[in-house]
Amino acid sequence: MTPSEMKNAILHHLVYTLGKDVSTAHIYDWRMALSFAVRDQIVDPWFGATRRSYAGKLKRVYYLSMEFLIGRLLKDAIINLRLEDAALGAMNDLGLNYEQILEDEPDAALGNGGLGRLAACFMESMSTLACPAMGYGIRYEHGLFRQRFEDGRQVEEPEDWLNQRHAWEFERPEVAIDIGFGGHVQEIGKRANWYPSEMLIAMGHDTPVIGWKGRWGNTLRLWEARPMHGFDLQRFNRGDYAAAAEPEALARTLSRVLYPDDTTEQGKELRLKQEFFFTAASLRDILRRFESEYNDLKRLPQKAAIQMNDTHPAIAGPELVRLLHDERGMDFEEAVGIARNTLSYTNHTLLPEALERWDEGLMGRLLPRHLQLIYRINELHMKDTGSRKVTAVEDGHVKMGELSFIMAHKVNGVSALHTDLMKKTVFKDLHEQHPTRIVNETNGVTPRRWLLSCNPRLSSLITETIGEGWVDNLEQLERLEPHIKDSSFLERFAAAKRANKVDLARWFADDLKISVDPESIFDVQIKRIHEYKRQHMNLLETIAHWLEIRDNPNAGWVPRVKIFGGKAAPGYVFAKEIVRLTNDVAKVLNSDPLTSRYLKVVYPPNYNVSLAERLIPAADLSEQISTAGKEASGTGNMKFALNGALTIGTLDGANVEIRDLVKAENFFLFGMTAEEVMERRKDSGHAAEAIAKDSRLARAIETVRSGRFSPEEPGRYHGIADNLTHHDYFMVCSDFTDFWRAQREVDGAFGKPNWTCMAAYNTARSGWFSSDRTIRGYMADIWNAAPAPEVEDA
Ligand code: 26Q
Repeated sequence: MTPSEMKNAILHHLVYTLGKDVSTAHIYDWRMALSFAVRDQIVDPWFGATRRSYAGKLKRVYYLSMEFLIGRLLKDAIINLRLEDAALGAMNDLGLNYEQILEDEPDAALGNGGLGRLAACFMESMSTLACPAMGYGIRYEHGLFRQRFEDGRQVEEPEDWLNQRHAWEFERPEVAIDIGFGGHVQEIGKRANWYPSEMLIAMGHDTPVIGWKGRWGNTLRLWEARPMHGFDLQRFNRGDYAAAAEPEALARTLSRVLYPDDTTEQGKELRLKQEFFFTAASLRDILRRFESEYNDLKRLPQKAAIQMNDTHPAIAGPELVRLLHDERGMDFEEAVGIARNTLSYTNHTLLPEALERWDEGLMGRLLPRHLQLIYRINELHMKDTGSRKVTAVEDGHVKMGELSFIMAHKVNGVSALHTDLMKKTVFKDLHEQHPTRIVNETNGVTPRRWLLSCNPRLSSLITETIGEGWVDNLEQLERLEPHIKDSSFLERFAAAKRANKVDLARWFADDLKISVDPESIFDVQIKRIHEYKRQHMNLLETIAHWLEIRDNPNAGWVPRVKIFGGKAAPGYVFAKEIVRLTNDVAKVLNSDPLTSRYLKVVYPPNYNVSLAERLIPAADLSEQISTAGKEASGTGNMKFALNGALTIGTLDGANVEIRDLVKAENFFLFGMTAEEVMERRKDSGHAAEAIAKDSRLARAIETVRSGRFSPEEPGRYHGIADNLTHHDYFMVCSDFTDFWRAQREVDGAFGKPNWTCMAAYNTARSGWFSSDRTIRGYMADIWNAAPAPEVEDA
């Protein structure tokens, strides 16, 4: 497409789709017009892919996820369709600012963090690899809340991404599926009819997901909850206006908001309803499609692979059994076998508080037939394994992890360490019974968004150096290695990073009114706020460093900017205190005339995908400092390494694999191993002991306790200080000393010529962390799916 063709398409949509003319159009209208012009280019390759997957009778992958953390879509589509020149040219021609238009798009924030973003990367990779697939989730009216700071405190505001027209979806009123809850069960022999007492409708909305070079496109189908019977005219006519609208409001509640907790809000009825709602709608849709193409349900596992992203869709097990056994008359044991061979389950956490459990009473009320089937599935499992231990049901609760394991033919962890720990801890017994069921698929990230699109300077350098093949074959980045000796390459590598830092510094100045020196180390920790991720350890180190600079302000300190980003779950009190402390510390440090040249703290509010795209390319240092054994994988860690930041990190999650690949000398390792953590925890005096041994740590904690960062309320941080001294479950104190050592090693290495070599090695050796590699692994080890044959560039 030429710039002038693009311009005509934009003008056409401006007038005929948006009903605006050039003289009255706002930035929103231009963005929508550009989006529709780009969308037009998506439709043909998308239809083409759909037609070919039907015609070829190809096996399809169904990815069931409560979350898809997509971010913006326009730039992604432009890049994958290679329309940058056309779009930029057209915008220039129209006298518009291209960058500004792209940034006008709100993020689609239909997820909390890593798990949701992984689902989005997977969707893009499945399209790039021409893997016939469909994503299924919920079309939340409100995605993850917007975060504001008020006097340093986190305030949550509703997120309204659907207030504006959403250019990328196609409403499918004809894809409407009835979903029931509650009611009673009538048993007929071993089978049963379920008569729900409450019904609503799941309506589909389809978003095309186009892969690299437009070679293939899959669909993301998100369900919206609609009332079965709209509005009650009789009541309205009686003047009862609120009651007339009530059923509608009630039904719509189901897809109203994303739960903002990224562990589990235990036991919430609405959450269980959301889980069943989208899972049941998706399964019905999948079976309908299957039955339109094939007539033998026994072949389901050959033609469909259904992936459960964590236990959130775990009700898929019993529901699929119910559809096959109760509704289609298949023998129970056979139904379980077919369901199991179709389903697989990804585990994303070992934290005990994060494993989903549902109260049997609640489950029985909402899903009476499913609870019966869960008992039978459990019994069958006990019979098959000769085990006498009840697995999926325990003291009045249904354990969704165990249920998912029993109902899946493959269960995967998301990094080598995490998979290993799964076998040794939560799933120890089940692993012994089914030793080949657990497999590892280390996470990855899509290089189209996380390098090509977010870091154009580094991308151009890479393409000029090794050609363009890396974009869909990321391991080609290895070809950069010989150039790491070449001083002109290294200069350009450093210049790209430096320019990204200047851009970020300008944004900090303009948007946050904080000035930072781009010569400083840009040290970044961005992720949800959690005790196990240990933002508070990073803060204590910052405070200790600050105190030391104050002791001796002229000692030639290496300047640093500590950058934090992340949201706390609204109900997670400790995490919210960490948010507030970070802001309070920033306030004191940034205004300290003795130290602010050397140390600043920046905490931009409302961390999201778009902000990550801005921060990661400008980072020198990536903070991956979770307590070993707690972070299942991490994926931010991969994005940083790919963009030439060095990691300071523990041997946790995928950090282990990153360090193996980029080599130990290009990684700042510190801290206890997962085994050492478990050992040390047995010593109840671990925190006190660590504090007694490290005067810097003691002083930092004392400074927090003293009210230095909260003079108006000196007791504000006693809670944090007490927790660290007496409890410290996540071993902040015991790892602090080694963390400090590693940080000073960073100071020593930064600014030396070798730093750029180390950074370049990180980029050159991170190719394995492409989500294309991850998806190939799922296709081979779990889904038994093949890419569509002969796909060409659009
Ligand atoms: C469950 C029930 C009720 C309410 C909320 C939830 C819920 C929601 C989100 C539970 C968990 C999540 C999200 C978990 C998550 O993001 N886990 C991360 O997954 C990444 C991708 O595998 C890993 O890289 C991270 O290590 C892991 O923490």
